[in-house]
Amino acid sequence: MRSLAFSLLSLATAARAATVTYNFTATWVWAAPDGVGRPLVGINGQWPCPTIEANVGDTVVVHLSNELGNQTTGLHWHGINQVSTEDMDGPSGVTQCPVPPGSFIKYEFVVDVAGTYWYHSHNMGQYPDGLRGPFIVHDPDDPNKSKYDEEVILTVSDWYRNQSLDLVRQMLVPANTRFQPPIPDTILVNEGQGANINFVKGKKYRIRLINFAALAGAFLHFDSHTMKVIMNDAALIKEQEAYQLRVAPAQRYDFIIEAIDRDSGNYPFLVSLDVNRDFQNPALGALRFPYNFTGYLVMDNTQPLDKVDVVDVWNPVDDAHFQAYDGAAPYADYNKLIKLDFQFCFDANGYPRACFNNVTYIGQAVPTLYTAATTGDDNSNPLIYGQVNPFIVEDGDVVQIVVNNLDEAAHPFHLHGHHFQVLDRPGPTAGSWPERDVNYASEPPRRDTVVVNGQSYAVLRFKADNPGVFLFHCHIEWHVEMGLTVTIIEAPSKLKGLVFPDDHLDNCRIQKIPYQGNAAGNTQNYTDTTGFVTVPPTIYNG
Ligand SMILES: *[C@@H]1O[C@H](CO)[C@@H](O)[C@H](O)[C@H]1NC(C)=O
Ligand SMILES: *[C@@H]1O[C@H](CO)[C@@H](O)[C@H](O)[C@H]1NC(C)=O
Ligand SMILES: *[C@@H]1O[C@H](CO)[C@@H](O)[C@H](O)[C@H]1NC(C)=O
Ligand SMILES: *[C@@H]1O[C@H](CO)[C@@H](O)[C@H](O)[C@H]1NC(C)=O
Ligand SMILES: *[C@@H]1O[C@H](CO)[C@@H](O)[C@H](O)[C@H]1NC(C)=O
Ligand SMILES: *[C@@H]1O[C@H](CO)[C@@H](O)[C@H](O)[C@H]1NC(C)=O
Ligand SMILES: *[C@@H]1O[C@H](CO)[C@@H](O)[C@H](O)[C@H]1NC(C)=O
Ligand SMILES: [Cu+2]
Repeated sequence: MRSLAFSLLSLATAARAATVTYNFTATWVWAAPDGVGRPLVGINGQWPCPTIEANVGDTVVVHLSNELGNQTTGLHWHGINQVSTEDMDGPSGVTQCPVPPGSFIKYEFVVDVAGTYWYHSHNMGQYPDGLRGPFIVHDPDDPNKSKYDEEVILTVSDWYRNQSLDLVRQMLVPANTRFQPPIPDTILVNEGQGANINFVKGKKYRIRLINFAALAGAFLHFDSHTMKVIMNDAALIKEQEAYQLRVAPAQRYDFIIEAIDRDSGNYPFLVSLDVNRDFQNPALGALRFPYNFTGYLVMDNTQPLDKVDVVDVWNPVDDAHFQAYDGAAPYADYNKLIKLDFQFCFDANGYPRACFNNVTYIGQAVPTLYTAATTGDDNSNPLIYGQVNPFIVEDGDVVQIVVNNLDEAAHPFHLHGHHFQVLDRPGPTAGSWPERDVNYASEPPRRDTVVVNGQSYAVLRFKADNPGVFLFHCHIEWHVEMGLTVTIIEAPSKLKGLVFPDDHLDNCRIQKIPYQGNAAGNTQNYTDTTGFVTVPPTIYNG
């Protein structure tokens, strides 16, 4: 009976699966999301960028043309694990060459898990210039469907009036000895500064909350309404009530709120940008919430929108204590430990950088996936990839990543290609991992981005069942540009000889970027490191 039910189910799913195609042309557009005009990267002449929507099981095709004229581009599908389509993940220098002006690239992949995602440029610090949008994968058989009537997307972000390239160039100078990132100019909600939600008394709403920020986390609170959280980062959790949420850059929460039916008042909600180094650590001084936004749940638009939502102390729910909906235990018997000590550092020219284990990520000539595919058995030798902080994991390994955050600030770390389990994530100043596997969550939440508190650590696990080359990095965009990235070379034995689409390789050919051999494009002697980039360029060009 059981197997019959399963095969009927998969037949039904297969019958529904469709191909959803989007044609995107990236151009500069002029817009004023906070009232101050500036050039932004938009799509098809519009900004905000469109929402991608599909049903689970569908194939999504995006034709991306670069008409920016003066910058390369590319897109990453944040949270989509790219099972069997590792070459569609999108980061430049990792799974593809950047798309030069006048060229295009086709992305094609199956959306295998329903939930709330987003897409963004993963090229030269470009998404804070606007190239980002929501990506929703619907599930017609959503187990929570009876719990809500309507869906609403709510995006939050910090916002800069200067262009990213200028901000990064100003940050990466020897005088920046305190590793200061650019500080935002304001806050955006739904890419603007008006985001009221029309509510009907008694109805239930599923809110899909996404943080698009380059730097700041955001707090959220609704007056008189509690949030019932059902998903984190597109992974189902056991329903969890929350009065306040903190959503870090790149994270998502799906939650349900019910419009109260005792009256038809308009209820405010507060979004507060968090530029604290670590809001939980009082030793770091006064809490800083420089930009607030008040929106309304509008039940009666003849009534005034004048109430304010006052929050005295931000004390958000602890997402490390969420529980996976299926109650799955931690993967047992990990056989690969990747221990990463993060601290800021300086390069040989005295430029501020960010380091894992005292090594900063430096992009190489050949995209790392292309090296893995074209170097035969040598592809399991980390030496051939250059200073991209390569870690080899074999097919089927159970991998434990430990991040020791030696910095005082909290940082959100993101893994491509997997939803990891969060086994432990203590509060600030807990110090480094005690090197013992104790006190772990018994039903750990799975997600793709986790906040690691200041002077503290996190323990994450995943199973290496998705061959590819996947980044693990801080999702503060400015820290990516400082080199806070490692590269996981997953199942190299299955990457040997992979063939890539011509339109992807054409983008390398046009720019004379090598796409075979070791990090420097040596196709004769893979262990010859001549030509590897060992010091970051002093002039930042993305
Ligand atoms: C996308 O563009 C191609 C050719 O440029 C065209 O054939 C196709 O109909 C377009 N698809 C959509 C969904 O606009
Ligand atoms: C690229 O073009 C945009 C739009 O014209 C302009 O605002 C920006 O300064 C240019 N960037 C560079 C690096 O030339
Ligand atoms: C940001 O823009 C302002 C106004 O145009 C300019 O004065 C300032 O130098 C810019 N900052 C950077 C880092 O380019
Ligand atoms: C923003 O809201 C928070 C919480 O209510 C408050 O502590 C902070 O002072 C506010 N910031 C500003 C600039 O009003
Ligand atoms: C949503 O569905 C999951 C999986 O069936 C379940 O564990 C969770 O409790 C549901 N949440 C709500 C609010 O019903
Ligand atoms: C990193 O460098 C610091 C200071 O130079 C040193 O104390 C530490 O042992 C180094 N860590 C590793 C993992 O090499
Ligand atoms: C490959 O390069 C390495 C490093 O330069 C060198 O030691 C080795 O002899 C070379 N192998 C061959 C076959 O030339
Ligand atoms: Cu960071």
